[in-house]
Amino acid sequence: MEKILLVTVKMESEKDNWRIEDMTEELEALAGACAVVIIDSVSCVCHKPTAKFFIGSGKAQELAVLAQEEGVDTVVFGCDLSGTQQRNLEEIIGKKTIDRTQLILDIFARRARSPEGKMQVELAQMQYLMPRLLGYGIVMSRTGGGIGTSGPGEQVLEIDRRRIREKVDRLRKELKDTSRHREVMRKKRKDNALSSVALVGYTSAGKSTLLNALTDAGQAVTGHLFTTLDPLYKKLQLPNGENIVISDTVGFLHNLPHHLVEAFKATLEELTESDLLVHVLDVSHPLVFERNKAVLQVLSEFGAQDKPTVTVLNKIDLVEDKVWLARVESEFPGAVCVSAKLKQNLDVLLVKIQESFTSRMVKAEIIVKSARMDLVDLFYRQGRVEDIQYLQKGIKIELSLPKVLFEKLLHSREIEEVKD
Ligand SMILES: Nc1nc2c(ncn2[C@@H]2O[C@H](COP(=O)(O)OP(=O)(O)OP(=O)(O)O)[C@@H](O)[C@H]2O)c(=O)[nH]1
Ligand SMILES: [Mg+2]
Repeated sequence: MEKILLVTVKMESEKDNWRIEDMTEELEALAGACAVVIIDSVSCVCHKPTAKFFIGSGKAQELAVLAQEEGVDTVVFGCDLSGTQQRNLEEIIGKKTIDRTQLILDIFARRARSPEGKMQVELAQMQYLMPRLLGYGIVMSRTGGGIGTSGPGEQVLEIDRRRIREKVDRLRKELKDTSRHREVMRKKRKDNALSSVALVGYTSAGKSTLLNALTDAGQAVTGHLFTTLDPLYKKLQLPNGENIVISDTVGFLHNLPHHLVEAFKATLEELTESDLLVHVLDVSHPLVFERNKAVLQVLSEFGAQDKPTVTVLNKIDLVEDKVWLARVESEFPGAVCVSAKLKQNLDVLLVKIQESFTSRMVKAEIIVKSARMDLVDLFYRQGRVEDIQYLQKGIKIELSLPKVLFEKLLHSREIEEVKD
């Protein structure tokens, strides 16, 4: 396995609440998601980034000595390096050097399963590499792509710039076609008038665990970051009998690489078009407020920051400090505390989701033609049937239905409303 040295860098000018320990912890978790051995993890605080090495040249020298002494294969910087900085560091250290973005891209390459996910990651990798190829002549012969062994990254290195450009264009086109296909599927769901809920949140907040607890999704869950990449849609029945669609997808991260956000735009945009967001927060994590901010930041990149949202404070089973819990709760009024793992309080969450939708349901008494058993079937699936009578003039039904569906059927005259 590849032996790596992690270097966390914090700039004094960065005025946020992320302490260097938090950044180190996250970098270690990211590296932990790859098949590597972390030999050592060091950190440094710098005044401001330098053009040559990002860090000061003295520090770069020190790292070179450390990397040699420890016999590591790769040095991973927890910041974003320019192509020049990366090359200079590689030269002085004498080891493969990668930055945070490349590390994240590698994890994504490892995790991508669906053809679309793979294309999205590949596109992001190509776009990341393209400006970096400029210094490398026609063929990139530099050792290895990212970290470990997987992903389309390695292939990239054998392809010259022109071919990369062609590939980027092709990937873009293919992704566009896929997204058109998804558009059709989305429209189909809309026509079915099923309300939709999207789980969003920081990576490892417990989105997939929650989906599994609510449905029989069988989504993979691990302690690693970015376990889920491909979106998954599942049907879920609310306590009032209404069926909705709930989806799970890629988690967010503080300073998510821009290329990645771009590449995953189609997927993320689709999520944010759902009727309701369920924002899952890991309340047991000391950085819950900062992570909340990071998620809102990504959401705002899609104009989804003001969508109706139910906030879920997950992993309450891990919180022993009641004062802390009270503090978080007071910052998120109306949030629901749950433990997805222990399936605690999920009924309260479902009611909360239902309440957000109730305003979207209508109660009515209607008549449909006797032959339209398909509609009756639809009402049972998507609404709540209170009373049904088979009469000569048709089927009379007292029910609650999603407003959108009700209006659509009234408009197409497939149903007739009975007014007293
Ligand atoms: N103790 C406890 N652990 C939980 C809870 N919910 C999730 N976890 C754990 O948190 C880790 C991450 O859970 P996931 O469901 O994979 O998180 P995710 O948000 O889907 O993560 P990504 O797919 O990586 O974005 C796993 O080890 C889960 O077992 C909970 O309520 N309590
Ligand atoms: Mg997941």
